[in-house]
Formats: sequence, structure tokens, C-alpha cells
Amino acid sequence: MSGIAALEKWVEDCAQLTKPERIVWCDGSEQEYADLIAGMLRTGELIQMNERAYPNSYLHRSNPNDVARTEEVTLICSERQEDAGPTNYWEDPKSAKARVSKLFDGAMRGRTMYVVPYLMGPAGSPHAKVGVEITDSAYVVANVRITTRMGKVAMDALEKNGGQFVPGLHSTGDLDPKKRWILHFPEEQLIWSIGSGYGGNALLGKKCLSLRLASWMGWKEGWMAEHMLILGLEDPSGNVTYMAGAFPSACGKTNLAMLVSPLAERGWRVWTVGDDIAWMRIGEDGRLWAVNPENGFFGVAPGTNVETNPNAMASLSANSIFTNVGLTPDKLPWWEGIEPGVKTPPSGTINWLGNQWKPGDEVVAHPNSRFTAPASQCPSISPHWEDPQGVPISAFIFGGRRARVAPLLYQAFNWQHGVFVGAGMASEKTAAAAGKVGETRRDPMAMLPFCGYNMGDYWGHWLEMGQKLERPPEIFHVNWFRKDEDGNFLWPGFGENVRALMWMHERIQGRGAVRETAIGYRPTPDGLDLEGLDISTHRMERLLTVDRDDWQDEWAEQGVFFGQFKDHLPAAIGEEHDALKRRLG
Ligand code: GTP
Ligand code: SPV
Ligand code: MN
Repeated sequence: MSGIAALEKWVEDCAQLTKPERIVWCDGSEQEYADLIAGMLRTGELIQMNERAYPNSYLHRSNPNDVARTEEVTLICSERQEDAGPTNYWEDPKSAKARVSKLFDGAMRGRTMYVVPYLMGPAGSPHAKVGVEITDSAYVVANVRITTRMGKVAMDALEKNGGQFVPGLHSTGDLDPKKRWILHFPEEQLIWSIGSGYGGNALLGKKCLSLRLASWMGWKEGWMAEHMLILGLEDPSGNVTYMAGAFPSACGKTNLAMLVSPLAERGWRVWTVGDDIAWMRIGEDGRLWAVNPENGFFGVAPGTNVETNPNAMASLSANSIFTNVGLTPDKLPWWEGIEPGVKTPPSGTINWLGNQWKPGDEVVAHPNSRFTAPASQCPSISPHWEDPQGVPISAFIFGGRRARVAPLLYQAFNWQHGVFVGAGMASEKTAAAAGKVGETRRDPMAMLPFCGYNMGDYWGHWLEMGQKLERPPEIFHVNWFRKDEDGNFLWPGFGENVRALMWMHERIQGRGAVRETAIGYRPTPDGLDLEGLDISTHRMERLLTVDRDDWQDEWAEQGVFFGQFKDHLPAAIGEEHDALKRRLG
């Protein structure tokens, strides 16, 4: 939509439909935030945490039926079903609107309608986009204020950009899962979401705008919107090499983006630019430049502690919102893995459902419990994280969570092969989406739930981008999650992942010995810098090995998956699939 008049008209139309008691236009100020928080403390939507240990931080317990993204009710309502493709749920825009407007009718009766302008991308960046979310959830407003640049800054940007904005209408409705719908109208660049207050379903700037609608825009306009972290790897000479990594939900983006290097004394360290989303454009120099459209993190709590991710712990130490974690008697947050080696919470801890935890209970925090924290509080935040033009990307890292099959690390032979590596990705399902956890599913470029158009056309777009780039990024694939027979991770992960980044750095420079395998180049047995890490050669071999039988099965599964795309499947992907078969023998 375009123009202040259009914005006002849309707000009026939404108010007529949803019938709120009052309308509040949000300016994003400190006072407004304080008032919102105070209101939610009164209603019990928020609980104040220990003010000394976690200043200005709050716990929210969601409805137990509303704890993760719900993919079956997330629809791409493009004019043609073909444009949504076989991996998206689709409904005709007219029928979707007719059906779901009935749910919006009167949905805000007795409630406040907040009109929330927000900016995705740094202020003044040519990449930045304005969104306006209408919502009846104060919790959503508070989260949007942390994760985006909200209020006046967005209205100023809207004035400067000719009035362009992406409208998104959100209501929690009555939280009945049967009346929950997250609708995207890509031609119109419009979002409707009802029946959920959960992050990815309700913070419309995040997955809905910055991935589903933006990926469609990028396809039409020649840029990319990806489910990627952005990091800078500083080498001993002080040079910083930027990399972007696509791992599926809850598969390690936040952790890799905030990595604390055990080799810092030798001059290797990591800077954080973003932990979930990257918007990338080709610069005048022919390189790919990436910005993080977000202003904060909506990160997975379980597993986060001072050893695994000290930068996340520092980020969430103040001004944060915790959703569905436990609460100790000292009003401290508690989740599985918050203290290294500690398995049970202090006695008297309340679990995520608000009940007293007792020994034998399954969990304290929901497996998809999250923290919302300002990016500016991250100690490793890059001095360039708000550069309007972004940072230049030298490598893409694809990765998944696989107990078997995918080795620790390999490099694609070239861009086309790398796009195939991304297209053929698979990962075990996590608690970030409702449904069965642990099942392996194909998740190309970690975009299965987020690609707003036909995935076959999306691969075509990737291939084209490579042709336009002077020197396309090198492409790698990692798997931190390979397991032994007893179900233990073979690789220490977290900070030690810097060793994989160092190998990539070497490869980007055109150095480093490799061994060719059927799936790509792997490091030689002594190719990874393992100084100071106690890990046997035998274990490293198990981590790096490419098993022919496993990969023959993998090849067959990829074939079934690719088959769905019919004439939308780029020929190059088919060629690479055939070439993999030949190499596997
Ligand atoms: P989304 O926010 O859902 O997109 O997830 P994400 O990709 O940012 O995942 P995140 O970094 O939050 O990691 C999810 C879970 O994986 C957490 O419980 C982490 O502790 C765990 N994890 C991350 N990196 C590693 C690793 O290198 N090794 C192991 N074993 N676990 C890891
Ligand atoms: C994901 O599921 O990939 C997330 C969390 O980053 S949410 O924003 O809720 O989708
Ligand atoms: Mn994500």
C-alpha cells in the first residue's frame, strides 16, 4: 500500500471489521513501552523477573496450545496455485479473504487495537522496508518493539519512501487452533494472521514480511530474502570475512552467529550481524551485500548457557521478554541447559505452564521457549551491523540437524552444485513448528516453511543470481549434529565450530588441501585446525566420512522430492542430481 491516506483508510477498514473498543497509534517511545508493560503486569500477561538480575525483563506464559509455528494453517494465497508451488499450503485469495474475514468480524470487541508502524532494516538503508501491523495483543507490540525499529522511525521512513508500507492485520482471536490462519497475499503484499500470539505467527515483520513476502519481492526484483544468520569471521590479520548461513529452525543459527571463539588468542573471532534473516542485493562491485532486517533476537532458550552461548546470555540479561520458560523462586528464568551440567531446577521452580515443577516431570521450559532481546545488547554485535549497504558475503553455509548421512563439513564444487546442495538439504524436525519432532524432512535452503513462492522457481532465482554475481559466494554444508551409536553428538559444536569457519576461510582464499568425494570437497584428515581440541583421528574420520549407501538412499529421496516440481524444476538441478548419481557409482 502507498500513502498516509491509504494507511488511514486501511486502519479504518480494519477497525470496522474487527470492532475494537479503542485504537492506539504506537510511536515506539520508552514511555509507551513502560505503559504497555505496566498494563500487562496488571492483567497477568507478564510476570516481572528478578529486577536486580534481569532488569526490565518479563516472563510471558502463552496459551499451551499456542507455542510454535503452525505450518498447516500458514497459507500462500497467490492468484495461481502454481506460484505457491507444491511445498506451500495454498488458497485462492478471494475465498481465503471471504472465509477468514468472518473470523476477524468483531474479533477485537472490547479490546484495544494497536497500530504499529515498524521498519525492517537499518534506518536510511536502501534495503529497508516499512510494515504496519495492526494487532490486539500488547504482548505482540512489546515484542515488535524489541525485534524491529518501531514507531516514529518507521513513520519517518514511510514519509521518505513515498508512502510505501506492507500492511499486516493480526488478532489473537480466541486462540482456538481450528480458527488459526496465517495468510499471505503476495501480489498485494498483505498479511492476515488470526488465532495465535506466537512469534513467527504473530510478529508479522519477521517470517511473514521479511521471508515469505520478501522472498516473492526478491524473485520479482532480483534480490534475495533468506532464512540466514550473518556473521563476520575476523582473522589474525584483522580482516573480516562475512558469511551467511541457512540452517532450519532451531538448528543453530543464533549460536553460530554469536560464536565465542576458543582461538581468540590466536586472532580468530566472530562478529554477529544477524541471527535469523538476511536480505541480500548485488552491489555495484558485483558482490552480494547483506543486511539483517531485524533489530533483536527471538531466540531458542533451551540449551543456551554461559558455555554454549555466552553472547546470548549477555544479550538477554536485561530488557528482555521470556516466553514459556520456567521461573525459580528467586524469579530467575530457568530452562533445560541454562546451567552447564545442571539437570534439575531449584526446588520451588514453576514450570512453563505455571505449575509447581516436581521431580519426574518431563520439562520445566517448553522445548520451543524463547527469549526476545535487543541485538544492541549482544557483546559480539558487529560494528557494521547497521551499515545501510550491508556487509559483503563471501560464503554461504547450509546446514541441518542429521544424526547420520551428512558429514561435519564439505564444500560444493561450484555455484550450480552449491545451489543443488542447498536444494537437496534435509533436517530433523524441531519444536519450532508444531508437529512431530525428530522426523527427517527435506528443507531446501532452510526455507521450506518460509519461501513465499514456488520452490522450483526459487532455485531458478538462485541460479540466476549466481550468474549475475561477479564472484558468487563459495558454498559449504555443515552438520554439527552427527551422532554415535549411543546417541551422543560426535562433534563438540558451539565455539568449536570456529574450526569449520577457519577451513571455509582458507577455501575462500583458494588455499587448503581437499579430498574430492561424491558430494563435494571435504577437508583432508589434517585439514581442520584442531589445536587445543581433544578429539581422536578416528572420531574425526567418522565425522567427515561420506557413506555411499547412505547417500544412495539420500539421492533417491531427493529424486522423489524434486519430482513434485515438474516443469518448475530448473534443468540445472536435474543435471546436478544426475551427476551425483554418477559420482556415487
Ligand atoms: P530459529 O530461531 O528457530 O530459526 O533457530 P536457530 O537456527 O537460530 O537455532 P539456535 O541457534 O537457537 O539453536 C537451537 C538449538 O540447537 C539450541 O538448543 C542450541 O543449544 C542447539 N545448538 C546450536 N548449535 C549447536 C551445536 O553446535 N551443537 C549442538 N550439539 N547443539 C547446538
Ligand atoms: C523459526 O521458527 O525459524 C524462528 C522462530 O526463527 S519464529 O519467529 O517463531 O518463526
Ligand atoms: Mn528462524
